[in-house]
Amino acid sequence: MSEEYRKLSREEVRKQLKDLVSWKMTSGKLHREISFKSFEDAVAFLMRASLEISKLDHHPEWFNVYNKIKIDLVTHDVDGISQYDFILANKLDEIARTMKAK
Ligand code: H2B
Repeated sequence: MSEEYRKLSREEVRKQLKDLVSWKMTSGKLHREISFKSFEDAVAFLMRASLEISKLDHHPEWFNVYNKIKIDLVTHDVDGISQYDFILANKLDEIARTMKAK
């Protein structure tokens, strides 16, 4: 198992969350909500994100209603937050920025 797959301590998670202003810890998961201009833009985000998710082989829990998406990140294999969750959170932020999230 690679170093990225280690379960991070609360302190390690807290430190990294400082640089990730759109995310917070909710029920042991990294959580972000994103609004788009339309349902189509929200689905375009999901499609674009799916390419990065497949490359990373690390999968979000996400929920879509109309133009809004709620995302939870957790590493099921370690039953906690790993570096992969932060890598994916940064990728999703990058995609949201380029896709006119409101
Ligand atoms: N995604 C998430 N979020 N947590 C995991 O533990 C996980 C995953 N495990 N995607 C991966 C797939 C694993 O099942 C495969 C075999 O790499």
